[in-house]
Amino acid sequence: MEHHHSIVRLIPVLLLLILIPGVQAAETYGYVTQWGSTGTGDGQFRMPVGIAIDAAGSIYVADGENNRVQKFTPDGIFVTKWGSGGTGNGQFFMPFGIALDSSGNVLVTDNNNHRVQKFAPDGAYLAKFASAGTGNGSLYYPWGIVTAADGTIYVVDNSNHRVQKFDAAGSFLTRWGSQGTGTGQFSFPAGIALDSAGNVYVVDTWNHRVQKFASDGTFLSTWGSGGSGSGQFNYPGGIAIDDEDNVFVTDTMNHRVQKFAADGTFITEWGGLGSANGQFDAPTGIAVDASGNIYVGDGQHNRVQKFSLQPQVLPLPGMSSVPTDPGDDGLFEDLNGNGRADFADVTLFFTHMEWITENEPLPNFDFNGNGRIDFADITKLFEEL
Ligand SMILES: [Ca+2]
Ligand SMILES: [Ca+2]
Ligand SMILES: [Ca+2]
Repeated sequence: MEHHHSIVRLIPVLLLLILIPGVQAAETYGYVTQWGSTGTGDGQFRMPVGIAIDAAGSIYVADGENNRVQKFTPDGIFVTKWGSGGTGNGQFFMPFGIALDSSGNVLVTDNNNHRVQKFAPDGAYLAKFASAGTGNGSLYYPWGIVTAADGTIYVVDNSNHRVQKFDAAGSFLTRWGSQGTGTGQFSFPAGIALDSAGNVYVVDTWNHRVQKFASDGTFLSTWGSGGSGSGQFNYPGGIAIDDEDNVFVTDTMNHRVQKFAADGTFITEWGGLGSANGQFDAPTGIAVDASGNIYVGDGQHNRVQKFSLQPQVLPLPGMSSVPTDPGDDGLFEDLNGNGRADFADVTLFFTHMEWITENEPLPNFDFNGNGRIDFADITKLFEEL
């Protein structure tokens, strides 16, 4: 009887709430793990500037001041390393950018040697191309590098303020850009990434923006300006694009990562200056694996941090509060977000069962744990009141 009266009293409230637009909760990236410290030993770094991930999830890090590449398992366990300081084949002078081709070979921009070197997945030297200069195919402090599915190689030619495009053998194909602040111009660009359509995104570092081009260099769009607000940058460095064409940028001197849609719409950000888990000091390198996990080279802390997208619990239709998890057991019994499990939550579950099925993370609302949202969950929730 008491419950019956509660429902009657709730009907006008529910009808009113249904008319209020829902509040969209922000996406949240959570810290997963980290590895590395300052030094020259295996698994230590001095300027982990570039990160790349192969099809099996192995992680390659361009360890800049250590003049080497290090390879890790997806969990950050050291696998192998190669390189030393010098100008010979397989030696480096500040390796900054790193990319994998479709065969799993490793391409590295050897920044102060003004060239690109290519290695087998185990680090065996294969080839090199380019030398210092300003002409077609010459490089001056190359930084970011990325390969297309057909083997085409794009290199950010940092101090020539341009992008150069090479074939898989390292022969010059085309270039675009010059020093300046206009569209299609650059000021010391750094990172580069491709989306699923082959469009080219370049981090235009000293202009505090991202520029997007077609694969032939045709300017498409740009976003960002100097500042610390959402969508603004302070000397951004690296860029990575996931399978759904979300764009992740290391906003280096704002010590954060920002996530954008492919058109530059701001989605979320995380980080901040500090040494705690999830904080950064001048992050640059960034990569995303096939599952959407994000790996960030935390520059001054000489570590790699891994992040993943947290399951997103949303306010139910018409509600202004996000459901909460009384007991902190992963089950969100408080559907209306008033801080406690109560009969109103049971009513809400009944009213919005289909919406919950389609919009909420299943594990957070599958109260009987049978792998689906069903009436038995409502019974379970009711019994627990
Ligand atoms: Ca709970
Ligand atoms: Ca409640
Ligand atoms: Ca269930």
